[in-house]
This record gives sequence, C-alpha cells and structure tokens, in this order.
Amino acid sequence: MSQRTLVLLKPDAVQRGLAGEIISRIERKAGWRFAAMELRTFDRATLEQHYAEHVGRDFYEPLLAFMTSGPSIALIVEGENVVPGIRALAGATDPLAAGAGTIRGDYATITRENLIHASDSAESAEREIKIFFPAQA
Ligand code: DGI
Repeated sequence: MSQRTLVLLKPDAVQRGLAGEIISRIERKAGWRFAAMELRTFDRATLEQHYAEHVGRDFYEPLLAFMTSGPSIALIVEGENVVPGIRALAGATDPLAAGAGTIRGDYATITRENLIHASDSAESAEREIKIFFPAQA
C-alpha cells in the first residue's frame, strides 16, 4: 500500500555526520521517494505538539532539550509500506534492543540520542506531517 511518513533525523544524526548514511539507506529502498526535506532547528512549541503523548514522563524535558539542541532534518517519505518499513530500518527505541543492521542498532547507544524518528502508523504520519510541514498537509 502506498503511504507517506514523517522522518526526523535528530540533532545527533546531523552533528555526528550520519545524516547522509541514514538518508542513503532510505533512498536505496525500492519504490520510496522523498516528498520534502528540510534542515531546521526545531522550536519547543513544535516539539510539544509532536511529543504531546509523553508530557509528564521523566524523559520528557531531557528529550525536548536534546531535540532543540541543534539542527535536525525533517523529511516526508512516500512509497510502498513506508510507515512500517522505516520503523524497521530504524530499529527499537532503545538502541541496545535494536538489531544489528538497523540504524539505531548500528550507531546509537542511549535511548534519548537514538538518531531517527519515524511515524508509528499512517494516522500518526498525517498528524505529524501537519506539525512539521503544514503546507503539505
Ligand atoms: O517512536 P520512538 O521514537 O521509537 O519512541 P517513542 O515515541 O515511544 O518515544 C519518543 C522518544 O522519546 C524516543 O525516541 C526517545 C524518547 N524516549 C522514549 N522512551 C524513553 C525515552 N527516553 C528515555 N531516556 N527513556 C525512555 O524510557
């Protein structure tokens, strides 16, 4: 099923010079294409919308501090099964639980600095695209 998803290459990915590697892994999947891509330092208000489900959790404030700490790259990716497909490429939220060959499993060590966000469902993708790319909603 053709669908679209929101991907964020988090500040650690840009700062560590891993953005090209991660974009390349996505780009090489058959039938997927980039519909939008932008380098941007996110403001707190944007992230409060994006991470609304986590308000009050102990990791919430450190997560927002990290996510506003430097430029990220926001993308919309379209294609066949792209929502579960990029979640699979990313690997588990905790990098120590993420398999070898996944982005988090290969390059990350702690849960907060886990390099990439990818929408977890088609409904989440539409909600998140509105937040980061209102003109594409
Ligand atoms: O969709 P994911 O990014 O895999 O996971 P999520 O939507 O449940 O959580 C969003 C981000 O919040 C996640 O990428 C890292 C952070 N996070 C989630 N659970 C924890 C966490 N950070 C810490 N330090 N501890 C957690 O238990």
